[in-house]
Amino acid sequence: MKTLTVTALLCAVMALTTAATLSEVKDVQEALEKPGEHQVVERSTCCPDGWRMINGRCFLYVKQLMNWAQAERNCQSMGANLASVHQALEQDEIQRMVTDITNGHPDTWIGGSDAEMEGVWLWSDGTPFRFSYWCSGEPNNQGNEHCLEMNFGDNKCWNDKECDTNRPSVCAKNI
Ligand SMILES: [Ca+2]
Ligand SMILES: [Ca+2]
Repeated sequence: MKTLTVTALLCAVMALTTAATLSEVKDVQEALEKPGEHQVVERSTCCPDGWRMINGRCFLYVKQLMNWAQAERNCQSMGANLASVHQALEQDEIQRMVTDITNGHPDTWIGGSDAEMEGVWLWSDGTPFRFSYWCSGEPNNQGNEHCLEMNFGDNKCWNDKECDTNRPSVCAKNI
């Protein structure tokens, strides 16, 4: 918690760079220079403008409609991948971000795909596919579906979908 608090302070100060007083800058410098307990902070910076920090990574909602491959390439152009999701907290927070921005629950691409081998789901960022939030009866590969959309159906859960469908998307990258 201490690390999170210091990170939040650091981000707040950086966001107010033009308004920050010298003493505020000095406080942050002192925090960074303390050995040991602030090691994580020393490696951290803030998420870029428009990106939201969730569980230590930066996420971006992309409203432009693209098929899954285009969406992944678009994320890559920003040093990111389509979002991988590893726990319920991340699922909830990504969903909240999309709703905050859209005032709705649009079907949205994230980084799961079973295009390499049917039924073997992988994340495009290379992380292990362990957590899932499939809707009941999904993934069903109905009509050749190899890409993962979130916010599907009444329960706003995950569905496998044809990859050439145009959707908004969520990118994610490490700090
Ligand atoms: Ca499939
Ligand atoms: Ca499906």
